Amino acid sequence: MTNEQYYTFIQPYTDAKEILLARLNVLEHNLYNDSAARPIHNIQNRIKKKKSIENKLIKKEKEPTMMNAKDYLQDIAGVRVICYFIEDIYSLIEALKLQSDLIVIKERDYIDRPKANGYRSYHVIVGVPVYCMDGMEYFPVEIQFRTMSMDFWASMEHRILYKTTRDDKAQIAAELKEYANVLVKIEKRFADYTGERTQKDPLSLEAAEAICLTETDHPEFSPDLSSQIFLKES
Ligand code: 0O2
Repeated sequence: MTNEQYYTFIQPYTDAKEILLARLNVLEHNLYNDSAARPIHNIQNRIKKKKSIENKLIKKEKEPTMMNAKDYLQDIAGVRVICYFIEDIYSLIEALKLQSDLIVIKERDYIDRPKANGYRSYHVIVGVPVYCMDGMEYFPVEIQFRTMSMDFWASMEHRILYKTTRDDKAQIAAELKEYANVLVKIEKRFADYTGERTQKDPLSLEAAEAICLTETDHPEFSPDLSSQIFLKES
């Protein structure tokens, strides 16, 4: 794939991503009546770089060609939506699905069912209609919906562990999984403060702390992490 071919190839994916960003911005303003309750903290977006496209195709044992990129990759355009609360994520997804010109290609709810390593996020690949002179075509955009704490954990795990090889990987993975559990509890507590509900029967802080302490395998980290974080923020 030459540079020129790459830039031509990604153009409609860029267009699809921009259309989706505009839709998300509109929802951000209109999802709730209360303007103080805006659901989105921030949005990141990217188009996969040429080298990453080629590497991903090679990993999938495909020739690194544009045709294969189109056929086998659905994350060339990516949008990450960072929300305040889990409820905001589900409301946004529901609202997006009501937009009848978008098609849902694939959906993975790693919030309801986190990955074994503790990763949480809601992934949905939508087909966005892009119109040009000779007609319309759907282009996929991968959206990852996360809360701030999910994004914090995933970004750090991506940097420290995801796709890395290191001798202490098992040890670090166990620690990160534990931190993921702590973040779930902190997130639920924050939701309680504002009356948001991430589950029907949220834990009390005392109960959450007790669980954090009994679940930990790493006593050097255990002393009351959740209250340390609360103190920093106050
Ligand atoms: P990168 O480096 O972020 O681009 P796919 O791998 O997309 O062909 P799959 O397995 O259905 O297909 O994808 P999934 O599970 O929906 O994951 C897609 C993306 O989510 C990943 O892209 C990561 O960005 C993120 N992700 C998934 N699992 C994890 C995880 O355990 N930790 C972290 N930090 N991120 C994760 P890529 O292309 O794998 O990686």
